[in-house]
Amino acid sequence: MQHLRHCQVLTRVLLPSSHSAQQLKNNIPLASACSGLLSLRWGSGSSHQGHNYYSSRGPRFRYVLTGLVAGTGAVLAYGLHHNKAEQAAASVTHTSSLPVYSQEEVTKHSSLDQGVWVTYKGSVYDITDFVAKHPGGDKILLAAGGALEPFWALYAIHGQDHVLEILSEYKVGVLRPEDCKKQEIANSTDPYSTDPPRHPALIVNSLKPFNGEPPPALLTDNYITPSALFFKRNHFPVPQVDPSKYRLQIEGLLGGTISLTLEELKSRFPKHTVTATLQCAGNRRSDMHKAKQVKGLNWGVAAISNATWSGARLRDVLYHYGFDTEVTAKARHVQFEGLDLDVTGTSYGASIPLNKAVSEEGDVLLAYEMNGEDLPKDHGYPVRVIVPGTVGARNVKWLGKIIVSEEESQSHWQQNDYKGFPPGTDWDTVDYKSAPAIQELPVQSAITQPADGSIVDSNMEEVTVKGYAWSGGGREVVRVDVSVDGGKTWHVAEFQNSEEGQKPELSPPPGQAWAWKLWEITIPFPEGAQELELVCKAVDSSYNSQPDTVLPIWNLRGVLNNSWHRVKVKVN
Ligand SMILES: Nc1nc2c(c(=O)[nH]1)N[C@H]1C(S)=C(S)[C@@H](COP(=O)(O)O)O[C@H]1N2
Ligand SMILES: [Mo]
Repeated sequence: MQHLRHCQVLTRVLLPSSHSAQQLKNNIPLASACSGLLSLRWGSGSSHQGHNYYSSRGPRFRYVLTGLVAGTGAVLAYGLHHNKAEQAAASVTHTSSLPVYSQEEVTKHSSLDQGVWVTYKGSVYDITDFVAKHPGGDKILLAAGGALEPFWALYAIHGQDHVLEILSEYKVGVLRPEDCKKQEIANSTDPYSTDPPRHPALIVNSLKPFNGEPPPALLTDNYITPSALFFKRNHFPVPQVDPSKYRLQIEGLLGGTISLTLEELKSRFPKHTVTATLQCAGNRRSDMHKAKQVKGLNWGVAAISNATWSGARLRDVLYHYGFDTEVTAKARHVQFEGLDLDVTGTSYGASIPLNKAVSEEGDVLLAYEMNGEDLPKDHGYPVRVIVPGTVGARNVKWLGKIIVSEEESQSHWQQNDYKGFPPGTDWDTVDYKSAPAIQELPVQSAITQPADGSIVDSNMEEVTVKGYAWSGGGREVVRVDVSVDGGKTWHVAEFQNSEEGQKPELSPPPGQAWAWKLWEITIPFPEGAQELELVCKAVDSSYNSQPDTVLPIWNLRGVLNNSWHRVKVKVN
């Protein structure tokens, strides 16, 4: 069984199968995927097919896999492959006894009938047998008859030694030198090479695609997070959008297809501004992971930020283009599609309930400005959806299409990911349909200062604690409780006053508290304390509060962690 799991991991990193794509969409770090500690099952049939694949491999392969399980064995196995993989890759430059094929010849082998050939670094591989055993099935055929590089480049985790080794077993020849040249030119574009530069202070969770959060101490320096420090969560390369060619399509139950230029969006509808906090469902995942392993980007407490957003109200646009009671009778959801694409050409997508989309109080924006400037590339230039009070995932960036529909978005991120499953559900038992898509988020708070593990001076006799608090669905945070003794005694924190030009909306209209509150409190040390366990919890306007521990809300994807945030500091 152990072996079986590893097999799935390895097959998944070889080619952009639906499963590998899925897995990557879900951001499982390759390191942990290959550590052998995880049970992996991302979709129907994968373990079954994984078994076929495994049983077809020889003893040496099994040895390598076993090596990956055992600690020291892993190093040994690595050494073994390393040479082999290097040979495989190096064979490009060596005169080989294998036949030389032209690109034309390779291209002929792009179906199961004709055989499935691919090229990688000048070598030709016949992977026909692999296709049938591949957990992801058909999608492997996207690379058929051509080069693997463009597919592997989309996720920077490919090209690892063990992947190359598996590939080398299928080698049948080498590519004509002149065709290699042509490929090199075509492949020289890294899909991430046009990603924008990022602020060096960001803590990078993943470089390609880019995912980063600001250091906690910087996060709460500003009520309005500077755009450069605003957390960034991308699933794919940042799409390059020419504003003059940009068109926003509106489809579905409104009837017909409406196509809007950026200028039309800006000039036809009143510009509306809201201050809204965005939080990723995976914020504070690292704390959940510490309690029990989960899969996903290892976010700290700063996958949350606050900005002012300006743009047209979605509601104004929909009503302008024919939204009426007749449509209301049928429609239930509004779907959004991004212009960013995965390897299969599928765009990022999500949907929100119709009520939220068209209600006057919902404040849903087709935003073209962030903090008073054009949206930065990372945040969805030229247009993104802002759904205040709703999980980050529904705030679709680089918006290409709006669909008014009876159905929810069928995207992976709406149907499988960004859902909360029970603590007892694991990857073998998860039924994606059993849980609703996350929309409004629960009440949240975290300590940003002092940092966990820091030392405070005993002469100070008191400690100043700072943090943020926010709740989903427009529920206002009404109180933040802070403890320095692990939750035995509590003190009420003060909400921070506005800085010049950064007015927090201290009393937003009921149900429209979209922005976080920053808080602060100075608390005396308990007598003789050597160590302090700082804890915070917030209460929102519906008197929802946060659970005290993480295990009862643990879930396999590590989303929705809003347990009391705990920070330990030493007194010296
Ligand atoms: N088109 C598109 N929209 C997207 C995403 C994406 O990868 N592509 N990521 C989503 C997720 S999961 C989050 S948390 C937010 C993050 O927005 P930010 O990068 O502006 O902080 O964008 C959402 N919208
Ligand atoms: Mo997210």
